[in-house]
Amino acid sequence: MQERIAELRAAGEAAVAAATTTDQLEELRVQHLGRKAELPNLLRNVSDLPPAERGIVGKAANQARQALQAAIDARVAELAEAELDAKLVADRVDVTLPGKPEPVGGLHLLTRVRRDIEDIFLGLGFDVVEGPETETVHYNFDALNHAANHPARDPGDTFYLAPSPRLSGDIQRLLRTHTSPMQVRTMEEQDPPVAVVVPGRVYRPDSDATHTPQFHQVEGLWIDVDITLADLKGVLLSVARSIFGADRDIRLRPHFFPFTEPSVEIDVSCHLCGGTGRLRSGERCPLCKGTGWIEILGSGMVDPNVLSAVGRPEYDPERVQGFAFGMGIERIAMLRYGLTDLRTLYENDVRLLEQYA
Ligand code: 2U9
Repeated sequence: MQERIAELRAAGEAAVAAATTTDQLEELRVQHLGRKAELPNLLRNVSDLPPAERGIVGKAANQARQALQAAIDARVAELAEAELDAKLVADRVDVTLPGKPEPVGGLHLLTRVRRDIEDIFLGLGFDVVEGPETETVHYNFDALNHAANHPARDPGDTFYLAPSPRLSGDIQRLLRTHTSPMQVRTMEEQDPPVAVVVPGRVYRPDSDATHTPQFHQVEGLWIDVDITLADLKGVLLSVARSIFGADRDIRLRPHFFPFTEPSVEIDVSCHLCGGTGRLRSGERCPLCKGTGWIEILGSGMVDPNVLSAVGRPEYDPERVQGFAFGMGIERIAMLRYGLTDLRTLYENDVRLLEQYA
């Protein structure tokens, strides 16, 4: 009997020593020490032996069982550590690797241009604010110094909303024709100095190769005690260079807008021909039509009537002044990406996006 126990112990220990995985060791445990295994059975049946043998056999079997269990435990600990080390090596992730450049789609050109313009103004210290796309006649026209008979108020030039009993009583609402209402709302809420840009959708009932009934603007406003036309020119020169290139120039042409006085239109020197009006081939530049200049935005010193209409002493035009400007995002995108038809921006042909990825 003791011989058999020694054999079982030796066989078990040899198998444990030869095991190379923790899974194998678990199998060995079941095989040698499990409920159906010979050694534990032997132990269980010790009481059937003659009394003289019980003590010796029981002790030997018990020692063998403990020794085997200890051998398995020790080997499991050894292998578990080795297996963990191997797994850590195999699963190692280099967190410093750049992300995989999988094709994950791209931003629409209008989104890119809007964000670029926002970033440029944020860099100059402006805040970005957004506002509602439906507005009242007060914020869209009256507060912006539009005369009662101003043509932009005509239903042919502005989308008016049908009166709704569920919406703001009998106050006429419209789809904003510019983002300017939000500059007025900003002045109502914020003391000067204010420096904000307002990107957003605007609506006018035009539709042709260069107009869609819905388009996008970025407008801006900077009001403080000592803002002058020189600040207007400096800021907008810097912006034009950020968008179109460091060696661009701008020029200001007198114009008229209801909300600014004096008003200017701003041209940037042509980025295609370098402002010469001629391509290197000698041909007339098709982008600036040979003039060397491209109109990019409107601007001016905020009309004192607009400041007065805010109705707050902080915006007394005798105390503060500033400039405002507006640009069409579609127009900037077309110039920057060389588009000849505005409508390509709204056809959602992915090839357009892929071209400029
Ligand atoms: C306030 C005071 C003044 C905003 C301005 C322009 C000039 C302008 C056009 C550019 C192309 C509109 O998208 S477009 O058709 N905008 O030329 N916008 S000054 O002036 C303001 C705005 C708000 C309180």
